[in-house]
Amino acid sequence: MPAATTKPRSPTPAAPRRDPRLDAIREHALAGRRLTIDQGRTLLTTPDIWTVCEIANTVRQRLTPGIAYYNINRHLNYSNICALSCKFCEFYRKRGDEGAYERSLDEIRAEARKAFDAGATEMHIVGGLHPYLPFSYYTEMLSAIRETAPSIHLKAFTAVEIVHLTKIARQFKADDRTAGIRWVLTQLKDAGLGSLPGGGAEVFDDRVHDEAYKGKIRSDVWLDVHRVAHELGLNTNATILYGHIESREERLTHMDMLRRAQDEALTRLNYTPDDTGAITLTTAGTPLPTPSKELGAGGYFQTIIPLPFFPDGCEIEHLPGPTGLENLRTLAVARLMLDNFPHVKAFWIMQSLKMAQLMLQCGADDIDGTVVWYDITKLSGATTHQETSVDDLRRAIIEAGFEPVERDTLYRPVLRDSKNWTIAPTR
Ligand code: V47
Repeated sequence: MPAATTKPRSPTPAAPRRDPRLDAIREHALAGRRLTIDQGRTLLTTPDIWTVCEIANTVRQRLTPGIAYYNINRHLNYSNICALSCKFCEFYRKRGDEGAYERSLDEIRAEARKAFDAGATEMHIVGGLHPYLPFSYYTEMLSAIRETAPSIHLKAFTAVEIVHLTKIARQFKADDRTAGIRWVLTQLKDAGLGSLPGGGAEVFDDRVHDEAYKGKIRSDVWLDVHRVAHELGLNTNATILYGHIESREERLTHMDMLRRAQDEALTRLNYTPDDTGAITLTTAGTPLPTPSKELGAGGYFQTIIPLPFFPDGCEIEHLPGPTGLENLRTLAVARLMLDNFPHVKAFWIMQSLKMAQLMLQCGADDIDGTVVWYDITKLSGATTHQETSVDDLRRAIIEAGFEPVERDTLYRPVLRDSKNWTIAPTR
């Protein structure tokens, strides 16, 4: 096995002293100018981690002043059977393995009914790359949920699944891969798809790809899927799965590639790039992209979700995974480097609610939702049942100093009375 997969990275000790290099970075960021890779390197390595967090919080307060978001959601994994065998993944099974499953449409309808009864506004639907289910299974799944619970937004299928579906539907064209992607996304959108989640991005680097998730799509294809989704008016999210065999430099490259892709998306939405082609939402007075009343009338990245590597049960479980401070730092740096992403999510299921609360003060403005069933990673001691209450989410947010705002998937405030919910008029 190559050295990079076996050797844990040496930690950067945090130190109480101030790092004067961060003054210039603060000034640069608050002027709404794009941070350079060099500045990102300083942020990722300085011992003065609390100043990094403070700058990230100042920028976050400029973007989303005074509030933090949560939602009422459910996750649905339709199958854990996967043609791939990524080294960081504990979720996948091969057909016939103990614990392998695929959900029937009746089971999926029942989950949609439960989500609806619980007042959920979103279902987050992903699975493995199932080798045999026909394309009709996926469109019928979305239609079945839409019929059962028409008000629920369907955030479904990572870019990796979308490319897999181009093959299942026999629409894959090696000489024009976006044609198949566009075909699949259009069919899914017609069946009820509302947006794409951010999973499957991992780290945009060929070395890391070949060592840890060979066989999965590479960064260019992941970005193609999101670009086509944006062109079709769908909003999407993005992730970075860090703390395994990647270097800090590779994390920065990933962030840089994402912000360039968002520059393109925002240019399509009539934002004006500066002379370097950059669009920063952190310039004072720049409006955030407006979530539309109509589904399919968006077309940009909404949120970056830094995902800490969970070693338990996967092929590279000898690696220790990131520490708490590394988690805080990575999230803060994501806030600062991704100056054109309106939101940063501290996904409590993977960060823990306690860490997510701290992250609200270090750049995050969203802690995700009530969730209930989550099968991809488990915090120590957790089972697939990972649920929290609205009261706990709100308490964590209030204690962190923010007003809790329930949002829908597109970051529109949700208004509730005892029985129903509606979307607040667009700001
Ligand atoms: O795609 C898999 C990652 C992702 C491990 O878009 C792992 O709102 C850490 O993408 N350790 C799924 N990570 C989660 C995801 C997500 C979660 C919440 C909200 C949204 C959103 C997206 O989890 C996978 C993969 O990148 N993953 N195994 C692991 N051992």
